[in-house]
Amino acid sequence: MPVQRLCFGRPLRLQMPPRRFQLLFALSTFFIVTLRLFGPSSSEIPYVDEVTEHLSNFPQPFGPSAHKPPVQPNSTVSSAYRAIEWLADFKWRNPFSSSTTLDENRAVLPPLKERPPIYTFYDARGKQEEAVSEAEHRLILAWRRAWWAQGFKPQVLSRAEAMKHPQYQLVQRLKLESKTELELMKWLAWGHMGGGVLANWLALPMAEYDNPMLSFLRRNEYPVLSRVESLQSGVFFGEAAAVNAAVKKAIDNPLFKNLTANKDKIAALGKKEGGVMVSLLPKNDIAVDSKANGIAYYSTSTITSTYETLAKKITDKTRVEGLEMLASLINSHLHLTFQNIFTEGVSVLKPLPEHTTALMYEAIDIARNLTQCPTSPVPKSCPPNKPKCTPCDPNKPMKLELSTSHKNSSVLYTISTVPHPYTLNLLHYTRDTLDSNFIRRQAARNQWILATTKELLGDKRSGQDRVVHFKEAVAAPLSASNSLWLTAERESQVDLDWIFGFNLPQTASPNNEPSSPDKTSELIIFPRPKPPAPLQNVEVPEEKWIKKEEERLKKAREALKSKNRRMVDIVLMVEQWNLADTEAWKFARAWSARRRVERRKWEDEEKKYAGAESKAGVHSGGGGGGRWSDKI
Ligand SMILES: *[C@@H]1O[C@H](CO)[C@@H](O)[C@H](O)[C@H]1NC(C)=O
Ligand SMILES: *[C@@H]1O[C@H](CO)[C@@H](O)[C@H](O)[C@H]1NC(C)=O
Ligand SMILES: *[C@@H]1O[C@H](CO)[C@@H](O)[C@H](O)[C@H]1NC(C)=O
Ligand SMILES: CC(=O)N[C@H]1CO[C@H](CO)[C@@H](O)[C@@H]1O
Repeated sequence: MPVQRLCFGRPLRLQMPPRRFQLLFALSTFFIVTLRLFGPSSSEIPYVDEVTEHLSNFPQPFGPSAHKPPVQPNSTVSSAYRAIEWLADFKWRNPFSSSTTLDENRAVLPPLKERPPIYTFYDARGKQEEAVSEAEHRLILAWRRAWWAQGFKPQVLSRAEAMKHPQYQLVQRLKLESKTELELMKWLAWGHMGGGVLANWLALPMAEYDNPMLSFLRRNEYPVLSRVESLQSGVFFGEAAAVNAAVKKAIDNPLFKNLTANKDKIAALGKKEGGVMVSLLPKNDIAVDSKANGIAYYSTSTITSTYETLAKKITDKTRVEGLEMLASLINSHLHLTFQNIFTEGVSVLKPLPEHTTALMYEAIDIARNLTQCPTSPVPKSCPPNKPKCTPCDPNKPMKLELSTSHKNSSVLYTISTVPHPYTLNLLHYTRDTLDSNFIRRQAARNQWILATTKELLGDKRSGQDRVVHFKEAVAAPLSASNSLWLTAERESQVDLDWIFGFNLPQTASPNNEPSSPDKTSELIIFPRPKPPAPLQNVEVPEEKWIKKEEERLKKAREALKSKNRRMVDIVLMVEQWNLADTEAWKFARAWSARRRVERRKWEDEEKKYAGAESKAGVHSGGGGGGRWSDKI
């Protein structure tokens, strides 16, 4: 029986561990004590206070003792290097996290932005073929991903939510024909969720992050029940009370008093501008927003009038094929929208370029795929909301360049790799190991952040200013939408498709001409853009030196993972010596870890519903996407 004790009024369970652990514990304590007493001579490794003495231009991160803020739920993920931990707090713009968290490892991130919900309604028709519903799930997945990338929380509703609405029985008793009934079910489900935004799952955001319509929807305040002109019944928004009042009024429509007499009139409702609900309500009950251009709606009429080849395929016989083509078309338009927004192209940051070529592989791989012309069944086509777009021309692909310093432009997409200062020093000084002597006497400090912010902030600004600028670039909403910050020690990237909102092309034409992946495919693939040109005035290293860099990168990864006390101390010393670079690394790492956790958690909640990755045949955590079954 464990002994029950109280600690600060809370019950505390104290239980002696089993014998073998007691022994192990005793042994390891003995070991640690011995190591401390007789371990490596302390003259080699400066103690933390010895190091901090030299840090005159940086604040003392450890102020007077105080209580640490409580650990927030889900704010830690394990990692091969050391746990990634964060605290969400409004003080995230402070240059150094440890002044808020009193914890060297925990980074302060901005509070997680509340994602406004956006709903869609999916009614799996009973006897539908498996392949058709899987194709539909894939389209819904594309819908979820695109809205997620724009900062929303997309949720797929079904009859289950409609049934919970108090008016459900009433609608059932009306015995409506299926189209009208479905439309009312959609509104019942939406009313049950408490209003918000209701979109068709073929209505996707295709615009820059700060597009006025998307910004408005993100505010989650919808004073008037409205729909968007030109999108017919593609998008509605309004508050719960207005939605429920509209449902009530619609049910009371005189047409429903005598269904037999009004059969034809009811059937014709859906054909009118705005669809069934709009026609059932008095004229101005649903306002019309006319200035919106941020959402592309692939309605049947749009597909028929604009993408004929597809319309021909989406018939009963070739439905699956048609839906897959539609999914590819939508993906290509999302990608094209990205390319049209970033008119200055993609910039890969390479701040200390002489010996960091191996550090760039991931970033350049992503950048090349981003600048490749989107794989599409109708390559010259434009999204429905931007009939005058600039289609991608493989002869003039999106610009892709290396840059030594971060630029502040909303039409340039930046991809950067943030290295741990240990990694950077190993590479930059072409060394295989680091020791305190070298770090203190020869290595320059905080070189990475200095170089990265040099063009924007000049030479004179302090490390603190630079860290603040860096954090803004990573995490402020607008600049977060035009940059991607990887960490050098992570070997593969996940969730890129959720960050961009579309799949990056995973195949490219084998030659310089567009081609098809195989004989039967209707898709056109394009050549892969070449790697960016080397920076001017920087010598391009020979292949054998790049191989050396790769080895060093591996060594750095191992050093950071190492539990060897000497190694841990050296890494700690490097961090103390490069506080600003370390802070940047911690911040970027925590930022992307939190993004992953948020996404995973949400996929977990949604996995039962339509459009979940598992239902669309997609394995969670794929890299660039496009793969319906992940090979990793
Ligand atoms: C419905 O309309 C038909 C034809 O106009 C009429 O014969 C019938 O009596 C009406 N039923 C009710 C319940 O009003
Ligand atoms: C970057 O640009 C934005 C808007 O143009 C501006 O508000 C911000 O101060 C700029 N940041 C820097 C560091 O120049
Ligand atoms: C980029 O495309 C290539 C094929 O062209 C593929 O091997 C690679 O995995 C893709 N990378 C990403 C990040 O999508
Ligand atoms: C993904 C994850 O870790 N989710 C957890 C977040 O925290 C809540 C409450 O602490 C847990 O219930 C979740 O399982």
